[in-house]
Amino acid sequence: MRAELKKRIEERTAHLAVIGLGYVGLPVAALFAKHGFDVTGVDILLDRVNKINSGISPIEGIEPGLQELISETVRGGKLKATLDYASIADCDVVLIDVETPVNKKHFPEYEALKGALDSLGAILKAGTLVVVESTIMPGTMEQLVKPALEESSGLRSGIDFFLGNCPERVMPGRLLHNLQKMNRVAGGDSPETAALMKALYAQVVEADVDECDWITAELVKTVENAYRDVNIAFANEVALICEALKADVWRVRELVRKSPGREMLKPGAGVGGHCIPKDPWLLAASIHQRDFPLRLIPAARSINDYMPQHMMKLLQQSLGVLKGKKVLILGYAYLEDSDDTRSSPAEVLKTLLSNEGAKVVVHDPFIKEYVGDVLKKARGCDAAVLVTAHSYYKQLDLKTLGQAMRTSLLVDGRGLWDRTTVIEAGLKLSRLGGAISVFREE
Ligand code: SAJ
Repeated sequence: MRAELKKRIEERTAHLAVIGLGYVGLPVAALFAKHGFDVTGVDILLDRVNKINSGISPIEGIEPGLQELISETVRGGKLKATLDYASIADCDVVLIDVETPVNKKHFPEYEALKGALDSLGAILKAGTLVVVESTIMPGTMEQLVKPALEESSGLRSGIDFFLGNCPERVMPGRLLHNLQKMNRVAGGDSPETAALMKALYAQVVEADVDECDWITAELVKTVENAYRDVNIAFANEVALICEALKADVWRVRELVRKSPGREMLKPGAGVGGHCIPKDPWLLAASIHQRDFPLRLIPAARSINDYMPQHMMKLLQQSLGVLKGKKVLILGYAYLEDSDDTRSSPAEVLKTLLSNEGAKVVVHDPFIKEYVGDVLKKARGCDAAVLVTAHSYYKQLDLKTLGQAMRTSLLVDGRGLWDRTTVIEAGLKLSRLGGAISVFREE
């Protein structure tokens, strides 16, 4: 059965289904459609289905090439969207791209995944390749996906249908680029299924597709993001050390990076997004209740989660009591030059400041709710706090900004500005990682 399916994949006559048409599933569906496959996307949101079937991308933000690709493939009849699982009953390949959030106790919530597996199982036909692309806790394929699909379909995994995990590696703003250019890991229920997955992804991926088993694929994705989170936490902890020692973390980092193999990341006002704050917890959850208490990964998460609070501390160091003060937050998106606000550190800081009785104004050139004239927003403020290093802020006239404010304190949470520029503009600077300085000597 695999050989016949492999042939249809290579001839691109296999009928593909993608379950979940969000920022991962939709670009995947459009990309396979672009390469000649008939692709049917399934989603639970009627509005999203209707938009896609009218050739409109429902994905917010600047995604180069995506809107054109969707209209082209929908118009060409290669891509269509539906609410109805019956429409994918004849599919040969099914990709699952539904959300896999973690709850407040840092455990995965699989309602969307379970729903997809139950609905898919009800119409699953023998010989189908099913691939979970969502990021999942290591062990989920074995403990949840396989039994759920066998139960709902009455078929046997690895015998009647083939099952794999190929974690997505997307990034907002580079969805199509990453899908085509980034290496992928194809974890199969057997080496033969991993090879079949490789044949599938080779149709659209211009990078390596590395074959392995389920647990390896699940670990690679969660480990690569936990790795990044721990390294960001290290940079943040060094920043706190530098503040205590009146050093400048940005100069320290610059010189540390001159030493081979020391690619120290950047300290910052917080760690947001859809991947980095979540995936370390998926990794940690995989060995919960074992006799091996994780220390580094949870500690890194708590350091990174603390950073918005540290920005408030920097404000308090300069302004004293914040009650009644007016503070301008510069940047609400979680990432520079992006409009993605998932797990935004600015939201955490906004809440902390409001709880202290401060009046908070937010500016962000990419977020509809917070666009507007930054100088108008600065009027009467006692401080401006940079939380997101949008390039728009780099070209801001700091002198004019300072003149608009009641007291011109600039708290730089991303090391965006150099000290001299700020002082020469007549502002007081408090920079994450040290080098707090005073007004220019009169
Ligand atoms: N951040 C820092 N310091 C750094 C780097 C990032 O504070 O040195 C903060 C950012 O401000 C942001 C958060 O961390 O709030 C996440 O930033 P990110 O650059 O990791 O961007 P993400 O969240 O889009 O990460 C994704 C991840 N890709 C996938 O999960 C497929 C990550 O593994 C990639 O390294 C990253 O994109 C990328 O750079 O491509």
